[in-house]
Amino acid sequence: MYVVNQTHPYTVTRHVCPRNCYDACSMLAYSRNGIIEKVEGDPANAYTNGKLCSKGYSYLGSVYHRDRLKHPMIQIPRGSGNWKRISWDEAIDLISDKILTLHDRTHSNLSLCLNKYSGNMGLMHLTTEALFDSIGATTRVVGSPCWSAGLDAQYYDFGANTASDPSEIERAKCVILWGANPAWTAIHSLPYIYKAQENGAKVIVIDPVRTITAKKADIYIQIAPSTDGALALAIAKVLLNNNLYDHDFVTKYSHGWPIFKDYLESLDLDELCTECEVASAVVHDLAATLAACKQSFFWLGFGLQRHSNGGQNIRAIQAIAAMIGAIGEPGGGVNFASMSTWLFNAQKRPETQNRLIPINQFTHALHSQTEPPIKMLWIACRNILTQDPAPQELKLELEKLEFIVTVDQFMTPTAECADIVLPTTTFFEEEDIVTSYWQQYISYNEKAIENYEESKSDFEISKQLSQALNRKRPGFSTFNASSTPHDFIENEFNEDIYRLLGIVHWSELQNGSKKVKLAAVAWADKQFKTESKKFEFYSNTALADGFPPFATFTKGKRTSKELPFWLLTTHAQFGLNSQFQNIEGLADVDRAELVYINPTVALENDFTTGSTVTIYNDLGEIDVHVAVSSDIPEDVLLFHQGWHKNSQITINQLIPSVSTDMGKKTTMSQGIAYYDAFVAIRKRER
Ligand SMILES: Nc1nc2c(c(=O)[nH]1)N[C@H]1C(S)=C(S)[C@@H](COP(=O)(O)OP(=O)(O)OC[C@H]3O[C@@H](n4cnc5c(=O)[nH]c(N)nc54)[C@H](O)[C@@H]3O)O[C@H]1N2
Ligand SMILES: Nc1nc2c(c(=O)[nH]1)N[C@H]1C(S)=C(S)[C@@H](COP(=O)(O)OP(=O)(O)OC[C@H]3O[C@@H](n4cnc5c(=O)[nH]c(N)nc54)[C@H](O)[C@@H]3O)O[C@H]1N2
Ligand code: SF4
Ligand SMILES: [Mo]
Repeated sequence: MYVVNQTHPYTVTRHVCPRNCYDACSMLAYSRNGIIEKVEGDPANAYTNGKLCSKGYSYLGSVYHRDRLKHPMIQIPRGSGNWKRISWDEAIDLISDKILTLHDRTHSNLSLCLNKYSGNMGLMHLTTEALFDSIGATTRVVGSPCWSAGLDAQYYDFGANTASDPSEIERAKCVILWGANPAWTAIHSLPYIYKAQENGAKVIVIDPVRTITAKKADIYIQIAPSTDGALALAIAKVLLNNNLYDHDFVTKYSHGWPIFKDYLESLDLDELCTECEVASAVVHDLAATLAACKQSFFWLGFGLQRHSNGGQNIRAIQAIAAMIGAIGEPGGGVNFASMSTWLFNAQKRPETQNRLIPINQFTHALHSQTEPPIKMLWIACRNILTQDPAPQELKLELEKLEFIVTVDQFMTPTAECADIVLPTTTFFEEEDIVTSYWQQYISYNEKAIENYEESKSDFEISKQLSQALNRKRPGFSTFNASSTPHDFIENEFNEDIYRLLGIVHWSELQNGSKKVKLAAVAWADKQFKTESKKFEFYSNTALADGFPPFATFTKGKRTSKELPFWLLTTHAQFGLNSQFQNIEGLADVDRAELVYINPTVALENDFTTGSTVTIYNDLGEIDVHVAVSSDIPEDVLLFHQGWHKNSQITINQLIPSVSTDMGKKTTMSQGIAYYDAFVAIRKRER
């Protein structure tokens, strides 16, 4: 913490935006008299480059939001809306009593379940998991709604997940943004894309929706949803037919090429083109462009793999990157996400003792687990009743539980279903360490201001609960209740991270974020981590896991006569999942509550921008306003996911719980195929 000179009497503190965002921006906060007056991007971090996104600049709106939870509250009876303020001691007393009562009843802690994910990605927030670990085996929700299928696809082909430094994009001759929308979800990578474009690189976007990212591209391919495997295999076939592939890479660095080659020969190009709705001439052009350009930077988005065949589709795209020899090339390669900096002890600890519930089966698990049944739920960093599939079904299951605790900053729809709500701090009120899953900095976040009202950090809550448990039942929790954030951080660092950062102690990060000393180009040495040590067109591991051993074309789900539209619920510009969409200013410009419809469909149905329509399927129906847009294909409706506080629309009520093909290998659960949702539409009945 330091004070800018006398004429500028602000205290300046360093922070990191801890949202589940590609960018993990380094920030500076300017405070006076204990109040933050301004935030800005840290110019010392080359990736953040002194800038934030609109959400980042709006942080004071959430820190000082009038709706922030101020003190613990109890709701009697649950769901009634009859909330009463209680003290922390009372809240923790009730919670610890319940844990101990359940323990006495079932002789284990398995009826206690933790559902925690994405609200704050900081290291200190893993103290919640640490508290649960400290009382023995509990029930845990595992897996990820973000990236599971793609991570497995990377594992099968490369043996591990890693990506190049995003600045490598600048060196690319061709940038392929495949099912990714960085203009909204990773804005700090845009300057690299523009720079590459200025240097003459071609930017290609492949997305069913003509996104803002697509509008910046040189070539835009409007692909049919969930058919990326067909397009990739079509390109692969043209590369093969015209002998446009990199024989050197394929021979020296890959495994299983002859089998994959035979498979490509057996495919019908016209069928593949029909499947993905991309003209054969366009496929030929794409293949020629890619073949001429080893320095092709493939950015595979998360959106692309949120389908039942998402993992297979990613493998097919990876196969073309290998065929053109892009892997390991400067400015080239496959980039899905990078976990190269996720080396903290808690992130590496194997999951051995707990009862695991895959994230995509949570609703089901709430009634199917019997030995013992789940009775108590702790929800932190999650708004499951807006973010999970079919939350109306989940809500019915939640109602049957005996006790629910939610830790949050706001009274979300999820918090409204709790017995006890515990108010928590924002990252300006706590210390933390934050890494990214894209750029290569690790940063320290300091405490700028006192805790808002009575709020406590997830760490402070863990400490208080462990103390109460041990007071009532000595030795029940091994969580160190007298530890400080520094103790926890100290224990999480290890030699691997210190080596990667080139520092001897984590406190050096207090002087500013540090970039890890990783090779800028992923797989530059072409030493892969697979069984064969090569890039695996053919993977025995995939086969053993019940998948085709190579990237076969796997048909995904399709629209039907009854449900003729895909409902794509992609990530919003002014929200971060369910967060920020309650912030004044942002909510006003956010057009996230609209359903975007193709003009032909609008004309046929007599809808115009502003019409109210009902979209529906077997799960339910929702009234929404129309925005007519030629960016949307005729068989797609686009609605941005999130929590739209003032409109009461919960779009996920129309999202069925469909699993992605892959995900178990690397995240212990298949992913959620959010974009395999289908609906019909009609004018709202009066
Ligand atoms: N502003 C903002 N930034 C965010 C987030 C946010 O909510 N808002 N969320 C963060 C999180 S948690 C995540 S996981 C990431 C997500 O980051 P992204 O993957 O960039 O975002 P998505 O919106 O999930 O999907 C990207 C694109 O995939 C397209 N898509 C859907 N289906 C298909 C398909 O079958 N094929 C192809 N080719 N494309 C398809 C969608 O139309 C969309 O434009 O962003 C992070 N950053
Ligand atoms: N239809 C549809 N649904 C989706 C998706 C989609 O593409 N389409 N994407 C999915 C994806 S990729 C993701 S990652 C999930 C995200 O969904 P969630 O995991 O639920 O994450 P968030 O909505 O970001 O935040 C959840 C809550 O965490 C709270 N929070 C913030 N900071 C803290 C903290 O320090 N401590 C505690 N205890 N709470 C805190 C916030 O106030 C918020 O209410 O949504 C998924 N849902
Ligand atoms: S949401 Fe993402 S881009 Fe915006 S400030 Fe946070 S990390 Fe940066
Ligand atoms: Mo995500």
